[in-house]
Amino acid sequence: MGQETAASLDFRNDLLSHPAPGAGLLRGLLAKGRPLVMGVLNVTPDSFSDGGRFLDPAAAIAQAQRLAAEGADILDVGAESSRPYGNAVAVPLDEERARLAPILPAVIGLGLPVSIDTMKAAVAAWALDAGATIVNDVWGLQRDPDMAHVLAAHDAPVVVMHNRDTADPRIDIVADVTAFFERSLAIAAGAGIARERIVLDPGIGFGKTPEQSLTCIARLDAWRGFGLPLLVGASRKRFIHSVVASEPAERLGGSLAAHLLAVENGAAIIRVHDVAPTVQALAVAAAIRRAR
Ligand code: HH2
Repeated sequence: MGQETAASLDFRNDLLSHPAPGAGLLRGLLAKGRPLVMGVLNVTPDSFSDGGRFLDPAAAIAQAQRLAAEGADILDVGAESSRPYGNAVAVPLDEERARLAPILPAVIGLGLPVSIDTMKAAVAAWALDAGATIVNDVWGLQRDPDMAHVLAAHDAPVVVMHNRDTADPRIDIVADVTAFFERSLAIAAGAGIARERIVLDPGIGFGKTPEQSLTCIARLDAWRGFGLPLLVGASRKRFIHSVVASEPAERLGGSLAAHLLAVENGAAIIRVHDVAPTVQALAVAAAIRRAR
């Protein structure tokens, strides 16, 4: 875990020579045969746990280097806080691109697949043209009507995340997420996006009560039937505070527990801020499993 093998380096070199490898990229990553770690880089002033820390381009590039050195398999770069906990400040297109432009080439140059965390089709298209290879859409193709077409045109893999404008404690969250995924998959099919390019994510903390976020991790296997890789992003999220009162920076223990159980329940990719401790936790969990 986290250690480079000749095979994985060859694989990354191969990725570099194929900037838009579509389904092959995802298949190649998943073929590593272990859960993948997606490291989070927020180039934002207002992200819920690290807003402002990496807005400066030099700090952002240094953080990307750190995430890569710590063993991230994918770098997820976002320049607009998706604000799982409200107070959304919409970032204009030009501003989002202006935050990304000084850092994206250097981040892509690290040689890991780069995913662009954006709700805007225009930002996704621009980042894919610049060499990003995956799009992470926290509205699962259901917010920007051009997103599915951009993905189809670029042959890029996409993370389809469940979201809701507001949480409703009365709903069956598993059924709601399932219906959302079905809508997203229909949109994807209509645009000509191959199913093998899609990753599903229940969107921990997005339009959910803390209890519903816990349910989504506990019941992750409910979505295995789609036959698609599942991603979970529980890192530092507020549902951890609902179990043990804590500030975002104090939620590493809860994040590790959530991600280990998510992997146990079928997650193929986990999205984290703290790559090194996560890589270590996954490696130890895998060693214990092998010792059975
Ligand atoms: N969570 C956040 C942002 N993007 N993307 C996916 N696919 N899944 C997630 O769970 C997810 C996501 C929120 O975390 P962060 O990026 O740290 O915060 P912010 O959106 O405030 O920048």
